[in-house]
Amino acid sequence: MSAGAETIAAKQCGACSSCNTSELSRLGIKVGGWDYIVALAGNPNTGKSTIFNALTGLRQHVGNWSGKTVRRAEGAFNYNGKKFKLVDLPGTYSLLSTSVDEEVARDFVLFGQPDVTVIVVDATRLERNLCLAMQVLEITDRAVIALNLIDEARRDGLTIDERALARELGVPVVPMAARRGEGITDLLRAVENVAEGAYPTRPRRIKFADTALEAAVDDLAAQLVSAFPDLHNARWVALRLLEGDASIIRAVGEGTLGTVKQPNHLVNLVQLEAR
Ligand SMILES: Nc1nc2c(ncn2[C@@H]2O[C@H](COP(=O)(O)OP(=O)(O)OP(=O)(O)O)[C@@H](O)[C@H]2O)c(=O)[nH]1
Ligand SMILES: [Mg+2]
Repeated sequence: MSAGAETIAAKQCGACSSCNTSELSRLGIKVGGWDYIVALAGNPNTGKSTIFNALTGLRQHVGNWSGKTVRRAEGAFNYNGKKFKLVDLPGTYSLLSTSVDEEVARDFVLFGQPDVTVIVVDATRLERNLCLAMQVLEITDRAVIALNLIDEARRDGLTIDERALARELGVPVVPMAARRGEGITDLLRAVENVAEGAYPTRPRRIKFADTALEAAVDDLAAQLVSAFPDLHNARWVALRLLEGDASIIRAVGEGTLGTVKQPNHLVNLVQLEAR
């Protein structure tokens, strides 16, 4: 069942100085003792599991219909001497979602404390995909946009200015065609840079014009932190409470706010057949 450590040389274009001779080692399900946790989030069917498989050497099921991944799956890889635990999440359109698999994704992004969140977006449906991306950028400073399915976008005659997008969003944007391995090395480099703080991200955030709302959010966030001292993203939770988000209200009432359910390892072992 173990994937074993498979080592592949990272692809080099040879034409730019930023290419290095680093190697990726796929570690399969050997996730213990990581340096960084990386989450793969994004809308359904954007290629998250395809990227997960390319980096870990595992075989998380990929399928051409939405909602394929219903639980989170974990694997690992080594890059540049650092060990990364990689978490593949179910697709979700919003962090405000309430379906069970969408809650799995939301809870991990919010409370799993990933060191880097890779937001996988469909380059052919950028506007729709940026909705979730903007929500994730509200709650974390450390994110990378994987601009996947760039091959499909090219075929549709779409050109995306990824540098302008990175400037606007304040995080690295990596064009990818994950199914054929294109962009994997650039993604690894971006993830490493963000994890280590070498790429100073400045995520685009929505500013409140209403000072009364700002004060209410601050007040509620302070109360949340005193009730749940380990809580990250207290401002986001406060906003959801003010909106009347039923699942967040329930979690506060039950005292389970900020906890992330452990994955079902049995399911993982069945799904993650080693290559
Ligand atoms: N053309 C093209 N197809 C891709 C690319 N990446 C993934 N796919 C295909 O897109 C489909 C969905 O891929 P998955 O990796 O299952 O997507 P996912 O985001 O994990 O999907 P959910 O788990 O349902 O959210 C599969 O048929 C993949 O082969 C890509 O870069 N280009
Ligand atoms: Mg998937």
